[in-house]
Amino acid sequence: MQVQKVDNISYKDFMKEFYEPGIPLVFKNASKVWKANGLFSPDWFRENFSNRFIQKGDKTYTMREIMDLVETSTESKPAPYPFIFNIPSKLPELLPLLEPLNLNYATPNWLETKWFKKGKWGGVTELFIGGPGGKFPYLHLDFYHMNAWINQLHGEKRFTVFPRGQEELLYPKADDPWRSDVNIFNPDYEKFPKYREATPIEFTVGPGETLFIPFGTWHTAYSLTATISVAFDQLNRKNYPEFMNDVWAFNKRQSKTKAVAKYGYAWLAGQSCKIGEALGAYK
Ligand SMILES: O=C(O)CCC(=O)C(=O)O
Ligand SMILES: [Fe+2]
Repeated sequence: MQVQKVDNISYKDFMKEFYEPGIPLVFKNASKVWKANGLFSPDWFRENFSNRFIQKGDKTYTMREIMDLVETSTESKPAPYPFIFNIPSKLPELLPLLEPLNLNYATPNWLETKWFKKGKWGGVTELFIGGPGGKFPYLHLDFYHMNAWINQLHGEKRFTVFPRGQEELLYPKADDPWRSDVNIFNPDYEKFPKYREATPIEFTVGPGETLFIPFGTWHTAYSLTATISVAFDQLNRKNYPEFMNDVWAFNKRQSKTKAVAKYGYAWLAGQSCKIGEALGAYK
């Protein structure tokens, strides 16, 4: 299996051929509708937001420091990865450059409704910055079974995804089943013999391209150059049942009362979104 790259697919064909069956896809130019496309670069961020900062581990990094780090990063001495800015809270000025957020493909998206905006379900639009040799720390499934949309706006990243149904070969952690124990960049076959049978699919996503990762797809990423991307999540009728299972499972770890409250809210919000959709409110 390979991940296809497509140009100008219609919304209807995307839904039928990729979204519904849950097949990953790279859009060659879906993000051309964003002003951010062609604009975002290390220099642009240095010029406009050099003093914005984030916390990573126990350190604070400014945008200027981050851009310097990723531009001097090498495969043998990589900069930390990923640097992540929560866009609505740390860089709200970017939001108008990312419209329509759904690219006219990632719709319906219940995370854009008032019902789910308030919840803490993942689903925040994030800016990812990395440099050559930067590895996403683990092979994983996204929390809450969200569909992920990763928009590469500068530089190139290599992604690895696995066809659905290979869980058993990927050794999900017992206490964190959304993460794999296997270091796929240097697999220990003695410890994880079944991983030999897994069939990783590798491909590169370049500037202007958008990767759609359907929920339930194991994935990870490797930055090949200085990279800037914008990631957002999608929730709707298709992944809602799995989303609800996660809402229950995550919250029950903390307390049953909390799980009941969160599940109740998510159930009500889901029903409202279904009704909104039937009334044609979110298209
Ligand atoms: O580094 C990347 O672009 C992958 C990010 C990712 O998979 C995630 O944040 O869940
Ligand atoms: Fe992910």
